[in-house]
Amino acid sequence: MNGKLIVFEGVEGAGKTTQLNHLHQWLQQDPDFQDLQQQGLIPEVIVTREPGGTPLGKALRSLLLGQAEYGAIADHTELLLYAADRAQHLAEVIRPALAAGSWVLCDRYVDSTVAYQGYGRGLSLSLIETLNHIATQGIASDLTLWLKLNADTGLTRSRQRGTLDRIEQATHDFHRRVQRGFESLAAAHQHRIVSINAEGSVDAIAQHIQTLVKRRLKTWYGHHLKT
Ligand code: Z5A
Repeated sequence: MNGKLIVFEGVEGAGKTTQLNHLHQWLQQDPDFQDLQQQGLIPEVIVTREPGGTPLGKALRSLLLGQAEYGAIADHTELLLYAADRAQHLAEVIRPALAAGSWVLCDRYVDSTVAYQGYGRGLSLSLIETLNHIATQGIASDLTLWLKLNADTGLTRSRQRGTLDRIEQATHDFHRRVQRGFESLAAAHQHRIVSINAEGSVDAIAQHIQTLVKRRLKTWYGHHLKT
């Protein structure tokens, strides 16, 4: 694939959406990135998320995160719905964008399933790996920014924002297990997953991410850059 897939991960309220939007805006002003776009090497920057990055995915998202309209969702049902959302997202959005050379900035991806359904719900990690592989057809992120924030702090931030969705309402223990999942993933995939301290100010975190991405730009496209 010619394009790049950059994923934001972390517990609720870690600041993923905030930082993804900051990075998107910064790319539109960065001279190196602009230069690559003008050369036609990066046609577009796509901003998307899981669940809900396609029209079908939006319907799945409202089933997954909506209130208990259909009663409790069994753990394996939940896992399969996230896998279905991802398979559609890959086919309709991510794979075509990467094939065209575009960048995809994605709010959550496969590591969320490992952390939430694997560590959080206790489902089989090897089953999750198989489903992730089927859904992604082996497309891994080029860079995953794990916004590392204490799970309780993240939940407090989400609570201040208003009503909680179905998963946000899970127990604190569940969210701490999810956090342990992200910690294990980051330790196991140190090249792909970069840990970002998400306790600081929005601006300080954004600057840290820009420095990292700037460095990756040089690694990925160095011979095309003027500077
Ligand atoms: N899920 C799953 O279980 N399995 C899967 O495979 C996938 C997902 C793909 C997605 O919901 C849910 O699906 C999620 C996991 C599960 N669980 N839940 N709930 P979502 O996309 O709606 O929720 P989220 O990903 O957790 O997003 P969020 O709660 O909106 O968090 P965020 O994007 O990380 O944070 P934010 O929106 O940027 O910021 C949250 C608040 O904090 C907001 O008021 C900000 O202004 C504030 N904020 C942000 N940064 C800071 C800093 N640095 N300091 C202080 N305050 C800040």
